[in-house]
Amino acid sequence: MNIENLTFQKKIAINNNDSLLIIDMQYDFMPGGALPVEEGDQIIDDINLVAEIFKSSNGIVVLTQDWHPKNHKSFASSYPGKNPGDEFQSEGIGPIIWPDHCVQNTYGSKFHEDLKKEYAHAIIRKGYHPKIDSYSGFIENDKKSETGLAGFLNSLKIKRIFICGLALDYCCYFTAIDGIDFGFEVYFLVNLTKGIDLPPGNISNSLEDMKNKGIKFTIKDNFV
Ligand code: VGL
Ligand code: ZN
Repeated sequence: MNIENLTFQKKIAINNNDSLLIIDMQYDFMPGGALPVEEGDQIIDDINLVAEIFKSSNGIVVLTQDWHPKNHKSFASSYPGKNPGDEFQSEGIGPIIWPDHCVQNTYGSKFHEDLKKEYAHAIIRKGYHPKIDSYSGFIENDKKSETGLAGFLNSLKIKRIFICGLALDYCCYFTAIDGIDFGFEVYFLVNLTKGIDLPPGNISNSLEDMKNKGIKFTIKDNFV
């Protein structure tokens, strides 16, 4: 499944029941960072433009921040003989283990300076339990520990969520899938995200899963 094969929703008008979720726009996911996503910095200006549309249309903007303690169990460095990118599965961790990244209070855990953080109503941190990873902005990988995002959005009567940021096939994908399970109408902003594609083919599989789950796709140019 390629981005070219998707159909995009058109003429989307934002209102106060809509939320823009900007996922993990932190230095460690930018080129030169610890877990770099290719061209991850090239979506910042357009994300800012869309955040501006949400702000001026009374939508709610939320940032997520990957926020791991040192020696987190999602880091390959926690396992002798393992390397970043290795496949690894245990409760709350996997299917891949990663280089050390987004360690709390380090430079790499900060939001990129060009991201207009002032538009955000809330920042949701995830991945802070030492033994559990969290790709989704809603619930950690144990599928039990909620971040509070669903409650926040529900209390503001949000119905539609629009997902952008990094990385397409990890944190954006899992946030989108869980968004459906938590009862939201989910839109995936395909030109405001970039993927890791590990293992190879993962981006394509993620797009296919999202389509099958009933997630809608659109691009930044389709807001009115
Ligand atoms: C992410 C891997 C590990 C992401 C976070 O933001 O997509 N990926 N931690
Ligand atoms: Zn992480």
